[in-house]
Amino acid sequence: MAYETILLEDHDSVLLIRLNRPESLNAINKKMLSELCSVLSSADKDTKVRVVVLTGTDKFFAAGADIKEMEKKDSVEMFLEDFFTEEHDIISSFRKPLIAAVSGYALGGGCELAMMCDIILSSDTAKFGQPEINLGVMAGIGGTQRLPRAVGKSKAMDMHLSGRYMDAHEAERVGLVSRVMPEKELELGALDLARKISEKSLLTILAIKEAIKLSEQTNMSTGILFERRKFHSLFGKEDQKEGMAAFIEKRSPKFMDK
Ligand code: DAK
Repeated sequence: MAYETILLEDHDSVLLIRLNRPESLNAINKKMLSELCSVLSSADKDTKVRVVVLTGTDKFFAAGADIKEMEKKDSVEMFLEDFFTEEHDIISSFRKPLIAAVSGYALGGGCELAMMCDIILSSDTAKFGQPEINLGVMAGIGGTQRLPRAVGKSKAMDMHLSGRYMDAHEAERVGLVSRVMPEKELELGALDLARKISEKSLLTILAIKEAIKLSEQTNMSTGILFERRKFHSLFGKEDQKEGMAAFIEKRSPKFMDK
């Protein structure tokens, strides 16, 4: 199926989604979010897809929500349309690993979209920012909640209140991104990581993602209990037997997602 605002690339067990509105530096409009959500909803059910990579171009991941689409809206319209709520929930409840490969601008909603992903890989030219304050508004799709959890309160306040950008190296130093790569190597690096993850047991992948996501919502003892129960439950799966047998027999495991 052809989409208007995104491009899809099938890399066997890895699906690459490329944001594709170059005329506006990939500004995120309703159409883009709805297409993205429709693809993610299908990918969650598609047994062939194990990991998704979300990317843009070398120069821009996404320069924010589409200002031209929002400019004329009033607060009643925003509230009644419940702008972006459903889309936020679909993206943030995607069950399989979602890797953002960010190069160039990731601003406003673009930075928030990257932070909704599980891992952010960054090129050395990436710039992260929440500059909504310059438009007389504030972040609205998770930026005031996810950024402080990722980089701490002081840096999050600094970025949201001044609108300044954070470069890739600062982002790696403070833990917003997991790795920085040269611009030309980012996409291959992201696909390589996605492929490595996709070779593991899907049952384990999903359990790990669920447990780490819960850590953002719950207290330590509840999280640790959840983790332990998940760990116990994996011993009822064939993939645990296979993984441990393969280690002892000095061979690579063949996981069957069973
Ligand atoms: N929206 C619409 N168009 C954009 C855009 C954006 N966010 N960013 C860039 N463009 C367009 C420009 O208007 C320009 O279009 P033309 O003039 O050629 O028609 C084209 O992309 C190229 O941009 P520039 O000429 O500005 O390119 P430069 O290289 O000079 O500058 C820049 C690049 C990224 C520094 C600059 O474009 C820029 O500052 N862009 C805006 C960045 C920004 O403020 N982002 C935050 C947007 S507000 C909500 C939840 C979330 C949100 C809203 C609501 N709800 C729950 C209700 C999120 C809000 C945001 O993200």
